[in-house]
Amino acid sequence: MDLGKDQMLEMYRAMTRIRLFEARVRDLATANEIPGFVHVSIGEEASATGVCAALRPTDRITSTHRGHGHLIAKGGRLDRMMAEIFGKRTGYCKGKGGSMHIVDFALGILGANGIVGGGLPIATGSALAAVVAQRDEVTACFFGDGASNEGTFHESLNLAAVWKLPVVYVCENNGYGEFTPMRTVTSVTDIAVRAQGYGIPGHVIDGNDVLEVYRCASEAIARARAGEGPTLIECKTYRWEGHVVGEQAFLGKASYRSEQEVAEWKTRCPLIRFEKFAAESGKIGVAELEKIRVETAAELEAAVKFARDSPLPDPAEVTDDVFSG
Ligand SMILES: Cc1ncc(C[n+]2csc(CCOP(=O)(O)OP(=O)(O)O)c2C)c(N)n1
Ligand SMILES: [Mg+2]
Repeated sequence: MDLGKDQMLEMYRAMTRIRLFEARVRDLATANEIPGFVHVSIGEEASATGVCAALRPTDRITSTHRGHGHLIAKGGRLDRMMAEIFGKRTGYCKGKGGSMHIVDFALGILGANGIVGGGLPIATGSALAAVVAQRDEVTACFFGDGASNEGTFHESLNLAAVWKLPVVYVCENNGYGEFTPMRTVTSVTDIAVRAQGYGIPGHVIDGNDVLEVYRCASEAIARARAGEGPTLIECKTYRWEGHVVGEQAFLGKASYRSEQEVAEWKTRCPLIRFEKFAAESGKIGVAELEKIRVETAAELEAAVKFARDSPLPDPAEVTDDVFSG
């Protein structure tokens, strides 16, 4: 792996953008300033960042209901994302999609997706399209541990393996599907072993270590680009926040995970981990990281202002760009 200093700083910038953006979205949703359900990926920034850093701008991704991090890591603009989440006309989908449907084809972002497992066949089709059109493009497909129990996961891996499609399947295993612990509904401990059933490589990695994610994704992407077919990467990670912002309204007093478990995972924060690595490497100064945090905070403030100041969609356009009903 040949990672330059600038590239490492860009990874830190991506993780910082995700962290600050999502903390703000969480707070705005809690204050009822934005409509609809929002799912944040705080604590999981390294998997989105490490994979997208290894992709080219022309490569593509599919995402999930917990998609802000993937979209930001692939280059999504904070202002247009925030406007979309606010339901404003200046948003990525003119305010009609919201948090779970943000798309930017120009950046290779084929969409967040409210349907669990929905991104898997889209990514597989995207990879097939690249082969048919002879475009040198790889598609990375993000999905959760819960999604790996959907039929789409198995159908997609099988077809991609048979046709040696240029796709990398990235399972972000955060141990839960909504309020259900993975171990109670999943036949294996490591999702990656399922790759064997389709004759493709499967890797279990520390999903909170952005450099490890980058290394593993780079190899899988190179393999895909060389026509050798798909890889399954399982990133072990954890979401610090609830499944959905405001989940207490559903749960009441019930809880599905211990405070101790959450606290333990917080000690494995992907950003702090990178900051420690930066200090130990001696190549990246504390001031350089601080500069990125300050710049990102300013970018975020501007994004929130942009979203607040933007107009709502015109009611006359309510059926424009709507493909089903
Ligand atoms: C097909 C489908 N089934 C169920 C749901 C309801 N649902 C939304 S998120 C979720 C859990 C998904 O878990 P996982 O794939 O592990 O992703 P995570 O939320 O942990 O990131 C479920 C069951 C849905 N949106 N779509
Ligand atoms: Mg999960």
